[in-house]
Amino acid sequence: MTALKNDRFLRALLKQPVDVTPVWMMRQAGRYLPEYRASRARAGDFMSLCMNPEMACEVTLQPLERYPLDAAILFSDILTIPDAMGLGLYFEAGEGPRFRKRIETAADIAALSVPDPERDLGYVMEAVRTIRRELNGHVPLIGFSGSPWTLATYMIEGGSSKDFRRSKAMLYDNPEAMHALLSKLADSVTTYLNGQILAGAQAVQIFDTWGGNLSAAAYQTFSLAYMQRIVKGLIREHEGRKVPVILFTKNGGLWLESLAESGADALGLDWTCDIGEARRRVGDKVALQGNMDPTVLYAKPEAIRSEVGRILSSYGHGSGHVFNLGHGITPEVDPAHAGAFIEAVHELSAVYHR
Ligand code: 1CP
Repeated sequence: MTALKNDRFLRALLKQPVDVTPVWMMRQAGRYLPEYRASRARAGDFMSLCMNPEMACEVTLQPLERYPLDAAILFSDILTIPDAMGLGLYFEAGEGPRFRKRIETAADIAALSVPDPERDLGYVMEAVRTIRRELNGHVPLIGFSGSPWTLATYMIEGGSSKDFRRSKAMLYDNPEAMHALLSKLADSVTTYLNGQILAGAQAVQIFDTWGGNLSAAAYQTFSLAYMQRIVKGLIREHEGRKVPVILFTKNGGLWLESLAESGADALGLDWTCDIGEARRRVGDKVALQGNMDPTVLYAKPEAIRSEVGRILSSYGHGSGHVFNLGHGITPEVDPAHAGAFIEAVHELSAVYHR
């Protein structure tokens, strides 16, 4: 395997010294880029793009051709696991994800089987191998999955939801069924991420997008416990290097102390907490990734720069910070503003690493 030319992302996740703060953007390949929209039009739709390893590779690399990003993230989706479990994922134009089948009963859950990465999700493994080959050591490649709780909400609701009505009802009416589903999903996520690591992913992130919607007690039992189980089951070293694990619970700022005990190397932060305070709360247990409000990118480059400066100064001196947005970049953002953001992180962070 080619040696990494730029490994500051992996180093920062392990709190090793870096020259400047590394940066990438959640959803960095996506609809704000005209070249992404062109590729998607050529593929026909979003799932065809994901299922074609050459095209998934092409869109993964698009943001890296524009910006000096410090990591690439596999172009795919968290909903590939439920799709491989037979739920029939599809995207209606202009709408969010939908499933043809919904999970309603304990019998539905018992009928689900854990997908085999190479057999049932081979297109993702092949995309990882293709991207690694094309990256040729330029920057590390991040693999990812949804958290069991986040995946469960889509499977039970049949798609996106505002109130998680069905999932919450199942959690409180039939906690045994919910645990059976989460347990199957934890096994699926573990084998899926290990498959990605063996195929070449150099760090992995678990997106717990809807964990912050749970009560404090339910979060521990129905989301964090399963992420902890996954972290324990992951391959932590590959190709002679540590494979860092990042947990991102959106709206999980109240629970950082317990997240820091999860065994993960780093925690993703949304923009609702102050990163300096978060650093004091987690101590030296984990690195932090985040946490600029993605809507700052609607403002002019000078304002973006000043917000980047504020976050860097709040984190303070030393390694252990991967700069990112607190959630995904939105389709309406001007690509030039994303460029100003990345440039500001590199320029303004050097003084914190001397
Ligand atoms: O082209 C399109 O119209 C599809 C838009 C799109 C894209 C670009 C979807 C549909 N998924 C993706 C790619 C994607 N999704 C990536 C890789 C690209 C990158 O980061 O550069 C990743 C990491 C995801 C992860 C993902 N998918 C999450 C977790 C992160 C988050 O944003 O919270 C979630 C919740 C999904 C589900 C999903 N897939 C797509 C959409 C629009 C959604 C969100 C639906 C909802 O809000 O419920």
